[in-house]
Amino acid sequence: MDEWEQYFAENPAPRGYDISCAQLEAFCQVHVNRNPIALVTSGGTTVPFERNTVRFVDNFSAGTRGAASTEYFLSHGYAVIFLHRDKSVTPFLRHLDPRFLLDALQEVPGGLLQLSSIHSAQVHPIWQDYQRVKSESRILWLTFTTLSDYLWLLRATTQCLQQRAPKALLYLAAAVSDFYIPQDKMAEHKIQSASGPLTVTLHLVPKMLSPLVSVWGPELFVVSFKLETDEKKLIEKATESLRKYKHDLVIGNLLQTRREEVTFVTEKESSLLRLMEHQKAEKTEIEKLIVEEVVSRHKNFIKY
Ligand code: 9Z3
Repeated sequence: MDEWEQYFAENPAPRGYDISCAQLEAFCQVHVNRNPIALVTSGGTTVPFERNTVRFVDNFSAGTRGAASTEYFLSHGYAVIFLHRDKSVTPFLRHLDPRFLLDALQEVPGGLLQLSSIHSAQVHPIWQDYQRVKSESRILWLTFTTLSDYLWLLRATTQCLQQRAPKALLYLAAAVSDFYIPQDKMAEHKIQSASGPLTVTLHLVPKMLSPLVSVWGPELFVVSFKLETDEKKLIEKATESLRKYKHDLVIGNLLQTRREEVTFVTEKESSLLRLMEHQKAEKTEIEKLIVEEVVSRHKNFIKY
């Protein structure tokens, strides 16, 4: 058995997995001959220390990249499977700050609450975009928390797309842990501090991009993100990933500058995509540029 098969054999499917699979099937069937389909993964995975989890390690990601990119894919006519970390940043809602909700509401005759006119003007275009997407059923919301939940749903989505919509796009922006604690090494209950300092051994997660590209979704257009903090390592690591897994595109980004620039790395070239000063002043999001470029490459791929 391959390491990745072993991983799935040892880690149980997430709660509601069968329902998610049924939703995926239905979503793909509706959209396959109507719209291009993208899977966008977003947010960080957790790795629990205990089965009844009190403590866990987390991967850095707010989910902004995935949520913003989802909106841009939707605006390009895509149907999007938004596989995201529960309670991370989400499309549309990300523009509204819940802290100001109570200030934005005012009471009208009859005791009803409504948004003040200033806030209404801000919310209205977002609400309209959301309502249009919803009426066309163009977004499927799937959530994960742990690494294992994420991997189960990633495999199910990839296999479903391969079967129903083999020209679909995978846009893997989630920040996925490389380390985990296997089930048989995991404490069942809260680890007690009375036993003294804690030493934890984190094991390596099998590289799932390998079966994803070669077994689960060999015909799909696969875009992965590579996150580094050391500028000197970024291109080398992105190129290495592309060579190893042979997918279509790696988008490299540094934690420190990820909102302003990314590097597109393919087999043939690497090119920097950076917000210009006027774009920064206009508050253009880099995801708008990333998605424009990815959509153009995906369209080319679909033609052949
Ligand atoms: C990314 O590199 C994303 O762009 C960010 C987005 C997580 C930096 P935010 O959610 O940040 O907007 O705050 N995602 C991929 C991270 C990752 O785990 N990649 C793996 C790796 O680098 C390969 S698939 O080894």
